[in-house]
Amino acid sequence: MAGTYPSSAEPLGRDELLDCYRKMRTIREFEERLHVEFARGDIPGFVHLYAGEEASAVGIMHHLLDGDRIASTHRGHGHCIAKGVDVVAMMKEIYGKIGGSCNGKGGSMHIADLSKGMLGANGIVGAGAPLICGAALAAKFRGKGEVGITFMGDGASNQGTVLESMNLAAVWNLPMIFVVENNGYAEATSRDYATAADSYVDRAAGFGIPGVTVDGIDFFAVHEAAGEVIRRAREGGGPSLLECKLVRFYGHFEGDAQTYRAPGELEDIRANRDCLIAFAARVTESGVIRQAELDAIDQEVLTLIDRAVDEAKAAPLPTAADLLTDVYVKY
Ligand SMILES: Cc1ncc(C[n+]2csc(CCOP(=O)(O)OP(=O)(O)O)c2C)c(N)n1
Ligand SMILES: [Mg+2]
Repeated sequence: MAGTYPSSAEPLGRDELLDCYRKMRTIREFEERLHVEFARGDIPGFVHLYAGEEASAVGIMHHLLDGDRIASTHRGHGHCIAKGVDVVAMMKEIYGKIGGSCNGKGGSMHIADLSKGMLGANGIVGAGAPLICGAALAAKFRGKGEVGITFMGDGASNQGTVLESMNLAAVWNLPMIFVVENNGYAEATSRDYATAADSYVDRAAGFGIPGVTVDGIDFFAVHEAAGEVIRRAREGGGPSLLECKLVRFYGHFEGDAQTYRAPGELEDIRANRDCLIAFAARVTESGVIRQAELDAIDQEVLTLIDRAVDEAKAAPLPTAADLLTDVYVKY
């Protein structure tokens, strides 16, 4: 979003609620469609879907402006959409086409848009944290109240890069947030099998960083907690950690047989842990939004995703002459 920083204490107005729903629905449809299109075999490389985790990306990013920088993960489409990256350009990028966010050179795992403060998805697990230390240090020197956010999974949270970055962020009192999107798995390894401590908040405390855990299915819980830690960072209060407990609706990557899931697990999370269903129930039951308004957004989003896929398929592939463009920095 653009404009002045929204206050975390302010309740969300109707337009903001509709905007957040649209972003969450856009992420969901983008991912559901990619699931289908990837199976057709036209999309090069690996694809990791974010479906199920939408409340985290949108609940956090609603507080950010373009000047706030984020570093994403291998599961980055939702972060990009929530940060305002153009959906058609993203789809072209995933198809490896000219006109994609990186002109087809990056693909799903390297979508970036510096104009939106989206420093990039990243195939290196845990690599975003040190990048955001740099971005947050620059923001601190600029003194305009900008923040940096690094997203990571529960698996990435165990990387040395993340722990070193927590130390640096605390020592330098950086305006940055460590967001742990805890979906319970790192590839096929369950979180509890691979991670010693139960609490990420306790871990952050070991570095002198305050933290909070929220139900990442609950958009409103994420939004409120994110507002608080982002406000603290903007006001010079330093880094925080935010753990969002959530679920992923698909496998680790497209093609994952998910034999490590418990019987009925996927059906259960689809039925009982869907952040979009929870959001819709909350805003319609309170009477703020009518179901028909949400249905209309659903239709508009479907049309957008259809157009994105059509344009991506029709766009040209880079040629041999494009080999060295958009790859190296020009000084
Ligand atoms: C440094 C590094 N180690 C290992 C891998 C292989 N790898 C890719 S994704 C992944 C699991 C990440 O799990 P998590 O951080 O929980 O994120 P999620 O996939 O659950 O969103 C691993 C081990 C990698 N890409 N980079
Ligand atoms: Mg995980």
